[in-house]
Amino acid sequence: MNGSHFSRFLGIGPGLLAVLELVTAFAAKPESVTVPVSEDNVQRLEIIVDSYSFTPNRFLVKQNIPVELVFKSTSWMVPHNFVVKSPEAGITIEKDIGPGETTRVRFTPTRIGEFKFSCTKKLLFFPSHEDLGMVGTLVVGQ
Ligand SMILES: [Cu+2]
Repeated sequence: MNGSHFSRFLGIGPGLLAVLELVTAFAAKPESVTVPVSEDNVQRLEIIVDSYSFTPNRFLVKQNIPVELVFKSTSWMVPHNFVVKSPEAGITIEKDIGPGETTRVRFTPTRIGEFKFSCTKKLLFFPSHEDLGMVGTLVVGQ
C-alpha cells in the first residue's frame, strides 16, 4: 500500500520534465535582424518579450551609434529582465521588464563583437529563464 503511493508520487517527476522540455523546444527559434539607423541617428529596435523568449534574439547594430531597445512584454504574469554585462564594449544593462509593460534602454556600443544578453530571472527549483530560451546575441559591427 505504501509502495504504490510512493510510485504514484514518483510518476509526477518524468511528466513534469517532459513538459519543461517541450517549452524549451518551442522557445528555441533563432531570428536575426539588422537594426536600421533612424533620421535622428538612433538605432531603434522593438523586442517582444514573452515567457520564455526574446524576439528577435539576434540583432546587428553599428559601433559608436546610439542604440535604443524598446521592450514590449506580452507576458501575463511572469516578470522578466534584460541583462548584458559587457562593460569593455560600453554595454552594461540590467533592466527589469514587468508583465505587459513597455520599457526602453539606451546605450552606445563602443567595441565590435558578439555580446550575450539574457533574462536572469529564476524561481527556486525551476530552470532559469535563460535555460528556457531567454537568451540571445547582440552583434556589433562597423
Ligand atoms: Cu525571464
